[in-house]
Amino acid sequence: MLVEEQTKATERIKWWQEAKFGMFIHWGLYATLAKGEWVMAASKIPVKEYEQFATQFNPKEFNAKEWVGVAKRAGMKYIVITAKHHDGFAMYHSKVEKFNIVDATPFGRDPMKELAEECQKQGIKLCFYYSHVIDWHHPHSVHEYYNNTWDYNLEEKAFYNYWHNLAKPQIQELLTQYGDIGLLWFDTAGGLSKKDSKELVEFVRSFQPNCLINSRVSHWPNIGDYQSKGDNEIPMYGEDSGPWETPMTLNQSWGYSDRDQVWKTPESIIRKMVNIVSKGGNLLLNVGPTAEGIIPEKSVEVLEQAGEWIERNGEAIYGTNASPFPYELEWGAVTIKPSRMYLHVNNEKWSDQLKLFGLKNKVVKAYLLADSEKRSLPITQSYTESIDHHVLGIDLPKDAPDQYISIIVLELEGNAQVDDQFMQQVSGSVNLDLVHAETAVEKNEKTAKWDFKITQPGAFDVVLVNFKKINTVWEDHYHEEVKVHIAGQGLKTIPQEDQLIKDSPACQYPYSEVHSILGRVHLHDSGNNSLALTCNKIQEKAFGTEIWQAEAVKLRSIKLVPIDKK
Ligand code: H79
Repeated sequence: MLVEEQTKATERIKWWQEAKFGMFIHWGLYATLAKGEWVMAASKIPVKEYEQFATQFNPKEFNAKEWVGVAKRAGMKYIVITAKHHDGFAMYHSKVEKFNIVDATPFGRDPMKELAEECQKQGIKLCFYYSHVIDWHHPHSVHEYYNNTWDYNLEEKAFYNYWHNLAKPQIQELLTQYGDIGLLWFDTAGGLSKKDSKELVEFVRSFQPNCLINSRVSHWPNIGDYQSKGDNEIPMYGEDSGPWETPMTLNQSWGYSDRDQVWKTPESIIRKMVNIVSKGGNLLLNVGPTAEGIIPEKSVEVLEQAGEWIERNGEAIYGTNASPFPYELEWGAVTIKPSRMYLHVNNEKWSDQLKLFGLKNKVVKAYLLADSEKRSLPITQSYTESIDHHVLGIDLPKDAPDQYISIIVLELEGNAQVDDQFMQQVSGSVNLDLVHAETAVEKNEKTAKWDFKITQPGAFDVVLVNFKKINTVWEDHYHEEVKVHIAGQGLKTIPQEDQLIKDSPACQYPYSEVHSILGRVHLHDSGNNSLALTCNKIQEKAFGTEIWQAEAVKLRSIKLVPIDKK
């Protein structure tokens, strides 16, 4: 990219990177069936029959002011709503296709127009989701996999008929009828050519140069402004250096489903958001309103409760930068601002003293974000030159001051500077993530290597951590020996499924975390160490795989767990 273009790109995404939290809204004709947004394809409903649902679609309860109010109370800064999903039904007044909410329903209002006005009033950015490749209503849309094969013959399709006569004109309408649009959220670009996706980006920019575009505009590589992670996927530290966003469901569906009552709690929303923000990402959290135009009560309840926490702790969320530590911390997460560090401590890890390794700055003052008087907490800072090791200790009051996660503010001398080596954590564990390894392939052997620092020597169990898709048979994936070399000691074993962690915060449905204990090693000295792992499951550097396309078993990391502290 040219320097000038790069500067423009950095400028236009600034608001979004500061925003951190957005509302996704999946709302369409499918709401009338209350079985999610894929119902047309799942039940192979013929176009003529599906069109009939429009004659009964009358979301009289729709109230733009209320919806925008829910987003505001949740602490969300932008709204991305489905202007058209895969069913091809436009949720706005389209002049190029009658299959839209104004022309085809008794409702006759344009909810996008009402939302645009309300968002303007309440100071929140309106953004549109547009299914640019999949369209089950149009006879000529062509996707790599997901086509309407129950009405149309794939061989008779002429893609550019769809592309030039429907997709592009509708995108133009969305960019010209509703004022400034924060971003366009494209999805499922499978099969779209590089040339067509590039032209689409130019096309969007020609109407609104500042409108952001997500990465799903093209199949690969990312030619958008930011990386959309897989649905519900939270990446590991350092997987993505550029701007990124996790689209997430509040239950297990996007479009309204009357069967789905598996709701995330406010606590889990807060934790996931903090985790995402500490890794430099945004959270786009979904609601699926009903055919009457109501955001399900349970969604509103969870969002409002989460919003109360965010309102109290917004200083440590909005406009912050990612944690400078290249690994996850055991007690929570970190965000930073100039001369400031925020420690997001999970309440169950709250204790008399919190320890942080590797912060090089002098801490001028530490206090609780919840304390309006900003009273100083007692701190100690020490440095061990022989192993170049910084330790900060903060004495904490007996009770955690907030719900779920309580935040400590550190005022620093200068901007945060940390030791970016991997090191043993306060508990004595060492976590080595695959994304940070030096990997090599030689003579059909794949090897990953890490350097790290030991501060508390001793005996350790070596544990291999994998994410495993539900219903996957472990033995189908590990039948070769895995080798580990560390401090002159070697281990060689076929990993077993020793421990299955179903509700691991590190991964989401459809994955669970599996631990395999490979053996025991002894580390006698403090200081620098290295570990080499040989295993056929070692992957090239992370590549933006969508979660449903990823392999059944993913090797994520290797851990050293001190045996006396387990
Ligand atoms: O809009 C939401 C989904 O409808 C959309 N992306 C999010 C944001 C999406 N479109 N395609 N896909 C996701 C991937 C396809 C997933 C599938 Fe399935 C798995 C198709 C068939 C199996 C899930 C289960 C969807 C239908 C059945």
